[in-house]
Amino acid sequence: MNADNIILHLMTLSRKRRITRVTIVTHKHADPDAVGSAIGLGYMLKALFNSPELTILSPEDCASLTLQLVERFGVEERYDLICGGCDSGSSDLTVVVDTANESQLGNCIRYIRESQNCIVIDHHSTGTLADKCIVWRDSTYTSASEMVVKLYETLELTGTYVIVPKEIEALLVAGILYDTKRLQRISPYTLKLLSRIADIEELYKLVSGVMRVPSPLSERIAVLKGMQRMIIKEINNVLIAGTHVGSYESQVARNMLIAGADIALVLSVKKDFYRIAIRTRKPFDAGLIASGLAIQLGGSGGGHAESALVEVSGKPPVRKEKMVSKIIQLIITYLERDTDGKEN
Ligand SMILES: [Mn+2]
Repeated sequence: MNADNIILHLMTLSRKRRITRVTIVTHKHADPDAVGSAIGLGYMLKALFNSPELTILSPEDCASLTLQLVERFGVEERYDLICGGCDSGSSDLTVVVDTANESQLGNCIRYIRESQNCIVIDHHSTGTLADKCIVWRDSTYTSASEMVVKLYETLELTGTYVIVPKEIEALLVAGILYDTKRLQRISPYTLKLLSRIADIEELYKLVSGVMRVPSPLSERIAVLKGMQRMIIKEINNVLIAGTHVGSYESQVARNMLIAGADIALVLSVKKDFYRIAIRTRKPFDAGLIASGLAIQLGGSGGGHAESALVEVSGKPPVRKEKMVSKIIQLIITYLERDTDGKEN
């Protein structure tokens, strides 16, 4: 699937069926890219399907930065964004954005199971959300928000113009800036797609102003505690670092990488499952490592080459510190056994 196929599919759908309820679902704890792409796409679907009822769901709340952006641009009520809920009614069309695996959907998985029409738009390198849906997955894109801007471009080529309000464009810009780490990690399309956005200079300033706000105290405490508990293994000049925290595992892992780890893993034990956030620098592939760990631990996993998640239901079989060592050992064995953990 590509942008052309998706637009064609949507236009065919709008001719053939009456779509009155549309639900867009993001991954858990929606980051700015998840919500940016969801709201950007939602606006397009409203235009294409003659103003259906639109609900945007982020399972288990939105990230704090997302909430700040949503508040700043005043979109929460206007576009019916629900951070942390999966119990709105049925829908005629479900679109999942920025999500690789079922485990990232939490209870919102039911929208995929129940919907007659389902589309996945995602930029993660691997994913398991395929069976029932039409899937456009392309990891060449650095953000899902870029894919949505690409859809607008493609739609225009068919002669359909949708004027996108500024606050929606602002969120798309925020999504792109967030996932590209402020344009440090761009795709071949990023700059071209950004340049399509009217008033990009003004929006860039506005959005980066909001994004510069320091992270919350609880997050900074988690990062420091995670660093304090870190276990470090060096093998053939590769630094593997592991730790555990109660929350903010992805942020902790990101900081461990900045501090010098080649492979960082952060365990977080939740109520009835545990999660391992993995970040890697080249040539290691976090997505592949996560898939390997998921098989070993009996959970699900996936993500990008740089960052990925593993989720396993139940409690870890051993204490947290021991579990961190065990995961490090699994990764070492995995790296020694074959070169699958490396990109070629
Ligand atoms: Mn994303």
